[in-house]
Amino acid sequence: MALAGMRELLEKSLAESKDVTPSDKMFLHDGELYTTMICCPETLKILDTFEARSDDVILVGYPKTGTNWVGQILVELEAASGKYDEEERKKRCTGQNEKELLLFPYLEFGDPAKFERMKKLPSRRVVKTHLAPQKLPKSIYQKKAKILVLFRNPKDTAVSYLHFANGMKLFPTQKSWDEFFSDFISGKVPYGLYLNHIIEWNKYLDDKNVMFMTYEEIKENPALEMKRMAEFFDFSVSKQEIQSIVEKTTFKAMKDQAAETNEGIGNILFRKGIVGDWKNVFSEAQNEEMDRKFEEIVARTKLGKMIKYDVYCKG
Ligand code: PPS
Repeated sequence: MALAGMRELLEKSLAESKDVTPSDKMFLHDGELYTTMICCPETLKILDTFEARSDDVILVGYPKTGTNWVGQILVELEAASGKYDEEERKKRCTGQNEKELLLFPYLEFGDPAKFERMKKLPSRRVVKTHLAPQKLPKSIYQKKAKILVLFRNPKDTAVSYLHFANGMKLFPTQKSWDEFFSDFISGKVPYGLYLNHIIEWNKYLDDKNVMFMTYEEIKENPALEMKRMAEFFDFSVSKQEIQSIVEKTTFKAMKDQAAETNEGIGNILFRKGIVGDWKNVFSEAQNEEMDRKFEEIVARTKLGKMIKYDVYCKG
């Protein structure tokens, strides 16, 4: 689901959240924290009523791993592959269908009636979520819908998360980096401990319906990674179409596009878009703590190795 709808709905939530008392900004569901600004307990309770289709394009990524970016890439690939007329292509790429159905563009966001409304979306639907694998609706696995799982190095993810959380006023109070780091590393943030998501996904290494990719790989060679996405999801796209999507989805192009319609949220969603910003923020002690925790929990797993922690989180 494309980004335009996301911005409008976030803007609305931000405005409405002014009336929410600080203690009501977070809630617990099934052992995990969520933010009331975008999630509601009733929706999470009936998540399993979501009816996946076998041709759904599912994108899963912990918050701040680049899900808006890759979501837009997938929407563009789907539209190019669908060979729609210009009007339909535009509708799909700007999220017009979702906007008409008042759909928050992440599966677990918004009101519980959304799952009924989602039935009206034409195939192929691009569905984004920040949920961990064990929390995904069962029908996604039953229907064998293909899932792209996105990772980003945990240090940049943490820095990006803090800026988003403060910008969107997700927490009862604004957090300093030190306060946020200690919450992030102990999993006291919405969606819990990032490293646990990696461990859980490691159980799906042999599932041919699941593909893993990193933010850093896409940054390094977007055309190559888009080709991999297209092959995985069976999108039929030409080299030229991929090149055009590479250009449309650069950080600058997406930020400029967001600024055209909504300055405020655009600046929160598109902050820096770089690899290695953590070096400006982490203290020596925080580096050591994160390195230790990564080593303890994920470093020896296959996905832990795929993240290339030594390349992106050291030095
Ligand atoms: S959210 O709010 O949880 O859905 O955030 P998410 O979209 O997953 O991640 C936000 C970070 O992705 C960066 N971003 C991009 N990077 C590179 N290229 C493009 N086109 C792009 N679009 C978004 C965004 O700037 C956030 O990272 P930071 O480090 O904060 O800049």
